[in-house]
Amino acid sequence: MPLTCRGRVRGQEPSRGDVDDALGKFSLTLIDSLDTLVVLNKTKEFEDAVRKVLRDVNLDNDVVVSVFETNIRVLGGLLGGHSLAIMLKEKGEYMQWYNDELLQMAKQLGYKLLPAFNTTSGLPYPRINLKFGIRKPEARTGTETDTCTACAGTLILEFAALSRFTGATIFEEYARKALDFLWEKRQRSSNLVGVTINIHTGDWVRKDSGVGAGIDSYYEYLLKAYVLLGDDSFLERFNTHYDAIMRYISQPPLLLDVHIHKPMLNARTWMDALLAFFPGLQVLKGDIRPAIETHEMLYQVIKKHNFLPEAFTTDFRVHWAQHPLRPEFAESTYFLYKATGDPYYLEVGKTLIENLNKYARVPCGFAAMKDVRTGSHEDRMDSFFLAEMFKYLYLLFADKEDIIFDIEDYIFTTEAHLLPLWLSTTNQSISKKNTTSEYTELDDSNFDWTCPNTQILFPNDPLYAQSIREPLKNVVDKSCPRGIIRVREESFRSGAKPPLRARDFMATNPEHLEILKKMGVSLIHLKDGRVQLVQHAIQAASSIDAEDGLRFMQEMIELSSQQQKEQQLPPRAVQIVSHPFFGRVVLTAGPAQFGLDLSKHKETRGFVASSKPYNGCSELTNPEAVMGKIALIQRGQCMFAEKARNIQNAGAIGGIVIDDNEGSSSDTAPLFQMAGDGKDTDDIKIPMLFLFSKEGSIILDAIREYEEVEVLLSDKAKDRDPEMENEEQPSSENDSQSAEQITSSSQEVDLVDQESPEESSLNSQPESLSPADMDNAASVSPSEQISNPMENHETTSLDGECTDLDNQLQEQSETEEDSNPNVSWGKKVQPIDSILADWNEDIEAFEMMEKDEL
Ligand code: DMJ
Repeated sequence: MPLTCRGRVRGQEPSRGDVDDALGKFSLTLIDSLDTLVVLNKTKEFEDAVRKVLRDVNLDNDVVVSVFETNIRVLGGLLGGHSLAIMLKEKGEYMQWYNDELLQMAKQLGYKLLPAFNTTSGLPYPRINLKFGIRKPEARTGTETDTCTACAGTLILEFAALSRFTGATIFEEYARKALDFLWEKRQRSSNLVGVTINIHTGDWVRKDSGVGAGIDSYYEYLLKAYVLLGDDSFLERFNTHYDAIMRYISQPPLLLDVHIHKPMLNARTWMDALLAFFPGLQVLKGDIRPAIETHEMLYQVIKKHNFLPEAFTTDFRVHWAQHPLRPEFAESTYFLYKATGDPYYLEVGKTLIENLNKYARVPCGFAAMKDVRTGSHEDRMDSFFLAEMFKYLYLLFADKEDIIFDIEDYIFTTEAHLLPLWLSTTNQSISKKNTTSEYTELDDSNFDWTCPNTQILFPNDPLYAQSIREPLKNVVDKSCPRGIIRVREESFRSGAKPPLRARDFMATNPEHLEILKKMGVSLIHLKDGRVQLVQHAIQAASSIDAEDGLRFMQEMIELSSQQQKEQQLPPRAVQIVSHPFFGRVVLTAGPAQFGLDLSKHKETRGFVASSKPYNGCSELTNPEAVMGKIALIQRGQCMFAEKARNIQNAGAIGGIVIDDNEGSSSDTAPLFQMAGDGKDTDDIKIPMLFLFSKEGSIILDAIREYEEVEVLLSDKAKDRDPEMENEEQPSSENDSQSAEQITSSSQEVDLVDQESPEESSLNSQPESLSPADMDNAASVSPSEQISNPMENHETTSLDGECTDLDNQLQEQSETEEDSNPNVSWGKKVQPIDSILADWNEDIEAFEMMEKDEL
């Protein structure tokens, strides 16, 4: 936890849900970074770290952990550590005392994971209790029915290595069985796999398919299992899937999810950050051109936001704004540099390192970005940052002689742990499954190049990679909104209107709910309190009602996106700029619908002072303390606007309202904007921001420790640069900024419903649903699914010119739609029953996709 400078211990911090399943009280980061130390030539530190692991780590904790994460990070970490420990021992200087202790630990952990495979399918349960396994009542796990494809298909490298290192064949056998089962279950006509599978029946639970979240490392492990184990059947399977990926999912430079049964149909209009590993895998496979294209597109997205947002749309807007310092893009950059030798990739690596140092580096490490748009941080540094990011960035710049062993003798696991290639000829007692009969010969054009190497691939053309990147130079900046809008417009052209207009709809009106039901539209209450509309056309009372429902949903989407654009205020940033923070700590803040609009004005900078009374609900008794400063006020007891007026009257130049609900945090609660008091708030001239309690206490703690704390209130964190460290006092411009001098730009946002007298939510609340609250996720037609319950829509519109590429994509998309019966409702070329039947399956898949993505 790099902001609070502590380790994260499961159970001692508020739960973050599934992400915490990686934590098993087994010193995750220490184990995950063992082999990184050797790569970075920190041999002495490696030796110390191994001793610490052997001395302190307990694997027998009563904790439920993810089988997948424990395998790739802990088992992989121990095996990577063992691989390099024996290499060092053999060299004769370090680790002379080492007697396979890490391997013994790995074996112990391997046995602890085995009960997870006790299913008829052989697919593992997603979670296991390290102490009690699966079945015992104390285990608190074992009732799950589904797992992700990557979760079940990313075991073979670690399990086979464990078997081959120890001679205990059971691990490799179990991992092979799980892979065999997934292969059997692939969708036979498309040769794609879905994202989630039922571990008992083998039915696909989520039928969407891509190369990112939920599937990614399944493909990676098929190819790498071939490399490590030399078993042709893995290569054949990989090639079959790869052919399908390139046929349906790859739309260079994009990689877009499709349906396994209808692979010509896109399942989403956004991409996730995990797919950034794919160009690296394509390099390993030898397919350089699409790797260069996708990597270039991703790099341009990064240049726009400094980091790759967790998800971004096909027109390159931010979809989910967080970035947990994922290493996938650095990994692909490393492999592309290896394959092409093009120094461009060193420049890319330099940018990555500069951005990390500039925006993510904090006194106790590197903090994940909570929002790439504001530069705010999250108090987490996942173990993969040291395991992968450090390793790949170091290797990118390392010369052969910088590394004390030959990296080419090893293969990287998905967590970048190193396994020696000599394992392929050791303890090969596992019978290989003969799959040749199932393997259909493929068109070989995808497989012309293997084992990429600058010498072999482009001996006479060092500009090869550049010539592929060139046409994509402006693909992100000049993108235009794609297909989806056009479909809606077509439908609207028919002129018919639904019986209930979207703009009249009220979620509290029983009559309206009745009409929705008739039209097959249901309300889904999301976990965070918001409400989403989904149409199940099949549930409509008649086909006419279903069609009315479709029009209603289309209206709602239009209205929603229109109003979102008009009224959504993006989050703001509070950046601590004084010593010793110097801008490294950035807190996500909620905006106010009144007072100085930070997006239109220069940021406000000043020292902070607590107001008295702390709630700011009456005239301040300490005006001398807050005069010319940014006042801290506690939430509650009166309206936000009243607090603002009281501190403004006392001479404050800004205000930060800190939540009075102890423990609240923007990590766990949806951010909201502070509403006015229903009256004219033009008299409030100072900027006001809201912080949840956890973020607020970072400022309060800083005051306790350093007394003088200076902050910057802005719409986006200012670049942290050496200048900030030298700036001692607020600039004179800001110094002289007083309540009287600031000109008003208060922004009325009257369409947002108030959820309480004092505040209104950025997100919708069930009882205060307005069209603006609707997510665009209405599953109106397959091509229109875009269900993201998050509020992270970038507000800036991209209205550059369309490039040729955009036009091509648009045309391509038009052609696909023309040939696709599912998007031709407006043209009435198919009987409604058949359309409804088709849609039902898609809608189910979309609903599943809603549940959880990353
Ligand atoms: C890593 O733990 C592994 O690379 C995994 O396969 C998926 N991605 C995370 C980091 O983003």
